[in-house]
Amino acid sequence: MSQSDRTIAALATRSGRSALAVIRVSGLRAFQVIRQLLSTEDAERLEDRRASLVSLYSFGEDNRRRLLDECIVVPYTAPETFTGEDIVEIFTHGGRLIPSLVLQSLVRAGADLAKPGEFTQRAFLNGKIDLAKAEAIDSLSHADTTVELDLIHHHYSGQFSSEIKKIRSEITDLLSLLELELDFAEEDVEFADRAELRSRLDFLESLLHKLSHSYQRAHLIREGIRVAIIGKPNVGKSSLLNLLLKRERSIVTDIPGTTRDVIEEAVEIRGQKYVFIDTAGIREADDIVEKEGVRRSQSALENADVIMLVIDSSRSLDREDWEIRQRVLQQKTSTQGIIIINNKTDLDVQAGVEERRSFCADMITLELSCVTGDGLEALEKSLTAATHDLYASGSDDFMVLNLRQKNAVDRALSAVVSAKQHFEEGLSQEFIATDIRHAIDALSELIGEITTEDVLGHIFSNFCIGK
Ligand SMILES: Nc1nc2c(ncn2[C@@H]2O[C@H](COP(=O)(O)OP(=O)(O)O)[C@@H](O)[C@H]2O)c(=O)[nH]1
Ligand SMILES: [Mg+2]
Repeated sequence: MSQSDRTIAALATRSGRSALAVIRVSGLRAFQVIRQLLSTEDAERLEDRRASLVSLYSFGEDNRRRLLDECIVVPYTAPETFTGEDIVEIFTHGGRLIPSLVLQSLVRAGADLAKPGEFTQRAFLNGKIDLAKAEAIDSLSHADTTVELDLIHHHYSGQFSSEIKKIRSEITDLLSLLELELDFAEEDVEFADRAELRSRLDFLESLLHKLSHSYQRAHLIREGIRVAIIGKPNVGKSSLLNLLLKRERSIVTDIPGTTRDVIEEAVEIRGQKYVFIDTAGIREADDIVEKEGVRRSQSALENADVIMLVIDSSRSLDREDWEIRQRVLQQKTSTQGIIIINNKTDLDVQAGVEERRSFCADMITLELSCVTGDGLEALEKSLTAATHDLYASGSDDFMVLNLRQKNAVDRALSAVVSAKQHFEEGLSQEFIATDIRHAIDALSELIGEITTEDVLGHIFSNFCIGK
């Protein structure tokens, strides 16, 4: 049986307690299969693209028909459907039992359980959607923030693919000119103006470079901006985490060293995802648990996009504060942002104002009270500003969505760079034309017009079942 001869069925919603569950069936025998679970009258009442309330009975179970559910069934006749095949959607009551009994009966009636991503894969193979849209469909259910949603919709709507096609057609124009010259090689004519050829290659290079770079921004949007909360014990790091999360996540006590492990939590602030990391401290430690905590804090510090260095405004700074500051500054990479949090401003400010001033010199410093919440808004604003700095590589929304796309862009980019080099070295059009063909192929792969089984298998197997 070829792949598309299989009629597939799967639960499209999460299994477990819920009001409703949706089961999808797709393939040549979709209508035949659902009819086996219906009475003759209900089967006859089904209408294309119309919801019918029907009684669903078990099928193939010791000749006994058990009422499974009263539910809604909607048939969709091919080819104007998501997969391009006949589809049936069944809206049953939720929970674990009913959907799984319905699925069992569908299988007994001739359906096969769908593999992960198989519905979307069929939609792609039947030309209903391109690869960028297929990947966007998968990403939609993983989206955490509105900023991420905007990025995914740029791909879902086809805008991304059409912009890639525009770039590809520019490159194809170049290729046509070069091929024309090759056809007339003996006459030694030049159809393409050399200066223009060069400037077009330059333009393509910078465009593809920008696109490749956009991966970093997409990654920050999707995975979140990592913010490490650093400072000596008892300054209020865990209190700060709880304040940002708006719930009691970390244990807060006045006993120094309460937080021994690194705690990571994601939260959305103004549409952007942040991952806050409450650290245990980065001082020398003796006991084995504390040592491991310190090691993890150290790695959180190294991998952070933003570091929040917390100090206690009610006490004078001491050697440990300065040591931590020193360590942070020493290790800071050029892209890491630092924000100093002068915490506990609800308490009386002790001596050492001058010292604090030199401690904070040239660094963004914010006043905060984790007890009253004063200063939280300014802190959130400041994080948003730091985020914009991290996004500095580009401000438009023309971004790749994932690493596969970035790799395809990189292949196109290196082909264009190689074309430029060959052009500068004065090599014949043939070499340049070959490079340009590679660039075109890489862009076709990017939007899935050229694919291999391997690539497709890899993409769709990462989807969840029922998609
Ligand atoms: N008055 C006051 N106390 C705070 C503030 N932030 C934290 N604390 C207290 O300081 C102590 C240590 O806080 P904690 O968050 O556990 O500090 P950590 O060791 O840096 O994680 C606790 O008793 C908190 O209640 C604040 O803004 N004002
Ligand atoms: Mg703590």
